[in-house]
Amino acid sequence: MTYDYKKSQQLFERAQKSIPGGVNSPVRAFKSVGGTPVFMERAKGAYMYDADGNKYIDYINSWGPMILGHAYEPVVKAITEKVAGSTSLGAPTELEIEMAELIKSMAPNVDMVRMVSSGTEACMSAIRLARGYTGRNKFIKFEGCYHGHADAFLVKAGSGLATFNIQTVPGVTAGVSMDTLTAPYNDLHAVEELVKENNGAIAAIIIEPVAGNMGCILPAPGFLEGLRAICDREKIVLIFDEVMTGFRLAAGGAQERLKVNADLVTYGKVIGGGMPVGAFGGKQEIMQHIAPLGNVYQAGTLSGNPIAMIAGYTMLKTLKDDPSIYKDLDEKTAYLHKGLDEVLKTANTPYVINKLGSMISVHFSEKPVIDFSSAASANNTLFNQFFHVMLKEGVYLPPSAYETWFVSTALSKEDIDKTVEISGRFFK
Ligand code: KE4
Repeated sequence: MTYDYKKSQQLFERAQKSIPGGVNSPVRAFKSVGGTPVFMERAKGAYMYDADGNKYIDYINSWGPMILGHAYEPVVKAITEKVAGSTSLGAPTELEIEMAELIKSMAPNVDMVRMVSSGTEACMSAIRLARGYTGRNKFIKFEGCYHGHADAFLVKAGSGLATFNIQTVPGVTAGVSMDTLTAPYNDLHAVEELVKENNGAIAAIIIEPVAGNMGCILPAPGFLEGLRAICDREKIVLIFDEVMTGFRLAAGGAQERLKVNADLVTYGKVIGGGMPVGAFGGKQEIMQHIAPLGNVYQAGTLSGNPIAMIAGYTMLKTLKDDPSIYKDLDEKTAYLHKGLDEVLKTANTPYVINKLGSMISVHFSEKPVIDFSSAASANNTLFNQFFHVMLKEGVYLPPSAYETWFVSTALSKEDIDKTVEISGRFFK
């Protein structure tokens, strides 16, 4: 069965007249995989439906938020009931307290939390806070990690920058990027070298504890623990960017799953149940420097917005109250992993499958994919071909080898069997 994309093609032509690249976020543009981005109309559970009426099994899940599937009833109901009371108040509300208390009850090491409206805002605020708290300017990020599009992060970043091979971003000044230090993921020695060269000048180390923006890449045993030890020794703030892993790998995210404590944690995606929500939180001693308590200024018109809060609260409460959800996510992802492994090992192409919890990615590489350079040296042209075969057969994978796939509880074993069966046909 191959799909007809006529309506998507028409919409894409029209969109490009008014929106740069025809999309409101570059990764959606199919630029690296080629072809016309599919314009979606609606989604329910594990399925998305495009403007031509084609149906897809969804492994993007809005890049993470749709962990319980699309249009999850309790979230839809909560939003519908709340919206009549105004879509924004711009004043403190009890619901924001309840949201903060719920996050604190789920996330380890979070004494205080500030709501924002995106993962980018969460990460840029966390870096500003770490700088304000330590009085230091520099920070370390890892090649291939993506922390949103704030200037200081657009140095050797992952996600769309890796996809489009954007090494330096016009508009990001040398003055900003000079304080951004980078090291390869999983390379503790490189971090030690940077700390030595910049003695006493590093405010923070920010990391995706499980990387999801160069495909899914796991921390090597001891890597995160090593970063923790360096930060303790050097009084550097360790920031876990859990925009992807937060509330996904476990109720307590990567801190709980991997048993390593951060000083500050950033959240996004799942935390908003699909509405624009981000957050950053951590130890009281650090968070108390945030305005209006302290002088590290951070603000947002729609921060703590009632519709976003009720969506996020309903989502997080569901995840907290039913721990079997994480078992289900892990089992479904393991089932997908096993199926893909069975078909790929009969193919005559090298591959690795990286997986943790409900994050998974396939890399056509003969060597382990442990950092950006190994992800970049995989056969990503083959991935692009694989992507289109899957798409035409109704399986919607992230349109880039530099993205992780996300599994939702809404996926059935039949959906996974179909995914594996089509993969098998491609590799026969
Ligand atoms: P947002 O500003 O897009 O909400 O979050 C930025 C961000 C921060 N940290 C991590 C670990 C992230 O993965 C992201 C955003 N992820 C991308 C997908 N790789 C969002 C998709 C997009 O850019 O459209």
